[in-house]
Amino acid sequence: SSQSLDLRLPTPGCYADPVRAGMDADAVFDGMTEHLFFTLGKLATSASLRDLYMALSFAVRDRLMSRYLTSQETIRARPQKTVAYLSAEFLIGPQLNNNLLNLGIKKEAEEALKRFGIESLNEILEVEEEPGLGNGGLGRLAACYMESLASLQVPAVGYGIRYEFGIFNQLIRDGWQVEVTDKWLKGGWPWELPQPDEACLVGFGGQTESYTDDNGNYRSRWIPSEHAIGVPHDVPVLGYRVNSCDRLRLWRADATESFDFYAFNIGDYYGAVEEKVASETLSKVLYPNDGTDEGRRLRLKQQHFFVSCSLQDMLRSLEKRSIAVEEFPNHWTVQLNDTHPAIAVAELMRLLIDQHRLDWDKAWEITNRSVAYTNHTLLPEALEKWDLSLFKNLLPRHLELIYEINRRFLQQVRLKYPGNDLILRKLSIIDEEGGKAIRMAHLATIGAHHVNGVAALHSDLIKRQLLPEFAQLWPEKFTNVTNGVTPRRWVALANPELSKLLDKEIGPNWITNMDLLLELEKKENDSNFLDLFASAKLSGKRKLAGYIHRQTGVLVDPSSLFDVQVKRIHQYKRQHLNALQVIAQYLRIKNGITKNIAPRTVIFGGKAAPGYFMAKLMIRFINGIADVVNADPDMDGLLRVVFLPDYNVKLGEQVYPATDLSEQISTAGKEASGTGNMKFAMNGALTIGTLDGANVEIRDRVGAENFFLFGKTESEIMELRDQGYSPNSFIAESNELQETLKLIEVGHFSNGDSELFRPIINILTGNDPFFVMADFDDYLRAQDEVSKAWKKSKKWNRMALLNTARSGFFSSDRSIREYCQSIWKVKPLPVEISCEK
Ligand code: T68
Repeated sequence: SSQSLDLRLPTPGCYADPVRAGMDADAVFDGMTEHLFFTLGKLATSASLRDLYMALSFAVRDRLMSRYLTSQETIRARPQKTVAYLSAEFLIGPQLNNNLLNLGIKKEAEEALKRFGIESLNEILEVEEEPGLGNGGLGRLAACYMESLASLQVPAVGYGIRYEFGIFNQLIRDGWQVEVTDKWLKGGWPWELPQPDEACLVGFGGQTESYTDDNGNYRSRWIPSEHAIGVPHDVPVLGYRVNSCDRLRLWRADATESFDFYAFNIGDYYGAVEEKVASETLSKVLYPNDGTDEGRRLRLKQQHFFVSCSLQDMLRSLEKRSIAVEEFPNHWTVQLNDTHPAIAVAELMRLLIDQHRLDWDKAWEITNRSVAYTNHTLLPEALEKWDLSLFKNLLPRHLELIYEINRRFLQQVRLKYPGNDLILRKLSIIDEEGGKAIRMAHLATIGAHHVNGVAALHSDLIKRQLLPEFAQLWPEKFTNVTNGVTPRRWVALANPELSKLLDKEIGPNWITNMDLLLELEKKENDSNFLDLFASAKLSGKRKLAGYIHRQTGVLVDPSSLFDVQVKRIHQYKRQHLNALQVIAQYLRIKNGITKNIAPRTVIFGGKAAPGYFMAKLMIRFINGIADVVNADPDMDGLLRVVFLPDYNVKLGEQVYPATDLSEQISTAGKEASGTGNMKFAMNGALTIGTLDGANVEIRDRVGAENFFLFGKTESEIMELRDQGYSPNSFIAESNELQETLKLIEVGHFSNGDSELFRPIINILTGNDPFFVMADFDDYLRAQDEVSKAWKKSKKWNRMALLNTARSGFFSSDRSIREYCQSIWKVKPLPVEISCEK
């Protein structure tokens, strides 16, 4: 029905579309002209590129409004369960191109732009600044999932925070990372719709009081000492060529007016303004994932702020439709994207008990039936804990509720393990070791009906290592949903050359059914096709080479092997292992051992958390190596090293299609899944990687012969650690490793400064927590395999093709279908746009 609608036709008389926005080039041109004139106050003759970007964006936004409003109206009229995806981060990337693609009016927009003298849509897309409302993989996953939900026509709302400043912009100065404030909202952002009438009030601090209610029941009430107002800013999330348009609802914190009025009366105008400024800092800035203890209190405030607004919003939606609060689990399924929104367990209990007057058991049943939790990390330092005194000071009523949740839960544990105090201490929400703290992963696990990891290996390790006692208690609660990425952004938009080839070869349906890519297997020995596949890659590499030259001044050869590691900089991701390998190759070339060398361009990109010293030093280290390598004529035609500044979604779109070799080299057991690994494979890059996260499943699917495996397995790493790992025993056995370390120590990559990279040497030769030394030799061996394979270009191209052909499993459409079936129990709700004649 809705599938058969030709969405590119004008939609006259459609519901809620008073401007009857047509989809042809004339209509897009007229829309742009009107927005230039009326919205932007500009004449077409004096419009800048940015003006044209804004005008086109508004014109496109107009054209998805009918779908957006009809989608909301459909769920109102035909109530069914809706997904509430709660995430502190949504790294959505640029919006214009994605909306043009999903609406199906890219050609029409290009035609309209020509009439403004713009020859290429890219000129306009270049202008768009992306909202950096996330740190990395976790935030980007949330964005891919929202896009797949809409494309699968599943009713969903993504709830999060509208940070005024997102992730910082990264500059490289003298090889060091410099952070610059991300002012993504300057000049206005055309994709959001503020809804001040739907604002919510959130309390903080103060104390609780006990009292007896009218029925003689003992109750508690919270009297907060401050409040903030959450104003929703909605971003439409349009599905691919369907009418379904979901939304992101991002909350901005405003000051409450009552304080202002009071201050005006007593004459303390400036005091009132200060109070306002203080409460508006709540949604001011996104916090980095590896920060120190900086801003911890504000971070907890942010979490409670957006979670409370979101839950109030869900409850209000029931009230508006006269649905009883007891029905909550039939209308909302609440997914916690890591523990950042885990306070939802306590907040939903509070809203149900204190405001909706439900008794404990009913409230708990509703909470538990509604909430599910996704874990994204096993790293102990990344598991969220809140200092008890901080928590009590900010959320006293929630602490009471958590104590009661814990008390009842521990009763259950006592029944199952009578007399076992050790297990009680292990399972308790309250960590009693050292200063008391709330373990958010425990709160989430107890409150949720399902707990999932993000790749098969990771989900298994959750059960075996992270929460074994919980997994024993509730085996059926624990499950896996391997991550996925949206093929719309990561293939169709990012890689137009490959997309054209796929369309021609297998038809356009791969975009929504990635399993169709398997048909490409037939072409594995077709030299003609392999050449076409390789030339699509070459075109991506040429574009990236141009970008690299403009940004860094380094000239790279598009015919060399593009060897890429882009991701946040972290010791467990081991960018330093890659850097050491580059030095080893440099030494071989210097020593004239070039027989087994393939010409390579080694590209790094990624941000380091501002407070993470070792990560920042790793960036400096890579740039030190790049300076020496790129200045040495002996390296010409053989080796180039590039650090791409300011890696973000937009740059990722240039990088994935241009990559031959994908570096996925984390210590086994440390990377929960990875999602960049999937984007590379879809775009026909081969992976060099460890058996970590989703690498395991990528290798299983693309075939071991099309994947460069190296390194210790997770169990071998554990064994090494238990035996008392000593990196020096590995160093002693490897001459190349000794020479590599020596060259760093003498200051060869730091202009003779033998101190600069000392901390890196010390950590690698000290306790080497991420087993870099243990994996070095095997990594070098695998890199030699890569060089050998690169020299047989037809074989390489076949391996690359098979990676694309067999990557369909890693579409986020598959992941979302799994969540819908096994965790959320939600069905699609097709949206019909009925046009009057
Ligand atoms: C990532 N986690 C995992 N965390 O590291 C990655 N953390 O393996 C996985 O593929 C991805 O999640 C999606 O599942 C993160 O990106 C954060 O960014 C983060 C942010 C704030 C606090 C802690």
